[in-house]
Amino acid sequence: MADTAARSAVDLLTEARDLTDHILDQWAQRLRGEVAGRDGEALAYALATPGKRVRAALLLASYRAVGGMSPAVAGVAAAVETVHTYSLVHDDLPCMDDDDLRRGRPTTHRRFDVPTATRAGYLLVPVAARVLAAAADALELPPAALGRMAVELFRAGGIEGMVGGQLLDLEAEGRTLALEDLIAVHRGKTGALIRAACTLGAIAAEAGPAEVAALTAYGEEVGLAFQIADDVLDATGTSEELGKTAGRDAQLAKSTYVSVMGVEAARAEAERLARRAVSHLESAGLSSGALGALAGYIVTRNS
Ligand code: GRG
Repeated sequence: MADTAARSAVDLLTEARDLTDHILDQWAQRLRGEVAGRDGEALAYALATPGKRVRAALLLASYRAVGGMSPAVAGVAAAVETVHTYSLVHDDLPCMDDDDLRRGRPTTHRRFDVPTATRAGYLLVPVAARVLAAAADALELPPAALGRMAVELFRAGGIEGMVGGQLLDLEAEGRTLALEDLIAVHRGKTGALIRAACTLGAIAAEAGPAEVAALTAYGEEVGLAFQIADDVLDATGTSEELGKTAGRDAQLAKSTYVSVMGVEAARAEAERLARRAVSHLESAGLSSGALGALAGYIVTRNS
């Protein structure tokens, strides 16, 4: 990745983090007031954690690529990050990946306890709907646009996407998956929400069908590339760099791109997908500047 592209991806991630974290912090405060005791504390703990905000940055860049101008779009990004946060809280539970470390801090069930973290995860789903509705209001979008965004977001988070992919992933522990089955796991558990972030950015800008389709196609490719890069990082990074336990895939005997094809081939495949993602934008005549930089970041990042 050229230095300028690397810098622009970092700038965009920083901007997305600042805008989104501000909104999520406000929701965390509000939820502390609404939900009594440890449940409220756990919700706030999970929501106001220092994530990379890749999905938020993709949403912002997608929105701008089709002419969106309002900073209020950060609320839509916060809704996507809320669904993502719920998935991390539940993914870390003992009944799933059973992890102690997330975003450089104890996982929610480690900081509180399993029942509290389980409730906090579930409670974040309707919170995401409220965050999304508030953002649509702030953007003065017509009700149909809010409806389309909600359908995209919650379908991507459901059995056809994230939950479905996670179920396949859990079932596959200890088995060697064929590449096509691994692709289905990765597209579901990780790719669907990343794709939805790009689609929501386009809908929030009230883009036309061809632009929405191009950004969705871009999101589909970078979503898979993101999880392949995650597989590589899990095998090559340290827990300190990643903010989560490194080497967990091997410990859980998971099939990953690294176990199926090795580190170098996995890296090359992620890079190929990143280039293909950008080609969808170019075919639709969309500017690929920021989204190209983010695609490059996604496959070369070290955390
Ligand atoms: C009921 C079966 C069932 C599932 C519930 C838990 C769950 C839904 C889905 C798990 C989805 C998941 C955690 C996929 C992995 C996605 C992934 C690569 C996460 C890491 O994303 P980053 O690196 O994390 O963007 P940060 O912390 O930076 O936000």
